[in-house]
Amino acid sequence: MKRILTIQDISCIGKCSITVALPIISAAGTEVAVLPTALLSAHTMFEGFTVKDLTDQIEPICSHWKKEGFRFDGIYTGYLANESQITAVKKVIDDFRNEQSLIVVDPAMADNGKLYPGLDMGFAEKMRSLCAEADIILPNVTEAAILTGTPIRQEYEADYIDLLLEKLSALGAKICAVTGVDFGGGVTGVCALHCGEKNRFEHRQQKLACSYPGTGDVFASTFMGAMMRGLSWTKALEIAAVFTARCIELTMADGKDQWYSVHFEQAIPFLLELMEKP
Ligand code: PXL
Repeated sequence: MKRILTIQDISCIGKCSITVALPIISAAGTEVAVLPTALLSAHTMFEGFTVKDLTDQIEPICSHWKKEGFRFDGIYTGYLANESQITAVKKVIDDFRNEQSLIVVDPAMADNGKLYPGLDMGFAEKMRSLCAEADIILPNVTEAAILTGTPIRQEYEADYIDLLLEKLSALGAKICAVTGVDFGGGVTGVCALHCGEKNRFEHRQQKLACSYPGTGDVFASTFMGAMMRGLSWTKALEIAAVFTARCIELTMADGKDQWYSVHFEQAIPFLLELMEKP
């Protein structure tokens, strides 16, 4: 069985980060090891959340792992709480990857035109250096603009996304995928560029009326799970988009608890159908 490592926070309440990655990637059939970088009482969209920074635990945990000789088939990083964690995570990637390991960086730091509470432009600048280590990066439109120093726009034409992809490709990842692209006319989706092959991919689907925190984590976890099953990167992006939309639909149908993130649990059987379909 393949084993990946995910490096992100544990938010005790409000499904995101590790509490999303573990169930989704496990359901997809891959073992998930975790390196928690911070412990939050709830994710940062809740008022008054507490944070315990776990940066000082990274070194002792990793030195034990080194003695055991662990290596991972994939490493997936998500929300990180500060710049020093980015430095530490780059070292973890170098120490625990092998030549075939898939490195997925979700630069989870902003949405809807704004950085998450507690993060600043220094953090965003440093995140560029983590993106350089990745096989694939999965920013949303706001994150892509911040990473590339492009003015943030809520309304745009196709050439804005082309520009973001072109500038992202200069960061050094092999594949850049921008999520949550608004194509206009009630259509949303993902636009991606394979930087070496100059191969462009787009997936479009109906835009749903609600958005929830943590959907980027559902997307990235689904992508990682699909890649570990050996699916192509384009198929993995498509499945991640379709599954995330199904989770949003189920949450909308429930109509409450919108700060808790999406009801991915009910959609796990659908995820397996998507992954098993030829
Ligand atoms: O990627 C979403 C996320 C992850 N972790 C924490 C967050 C958020 C989004 O708000 O606050 C702690």
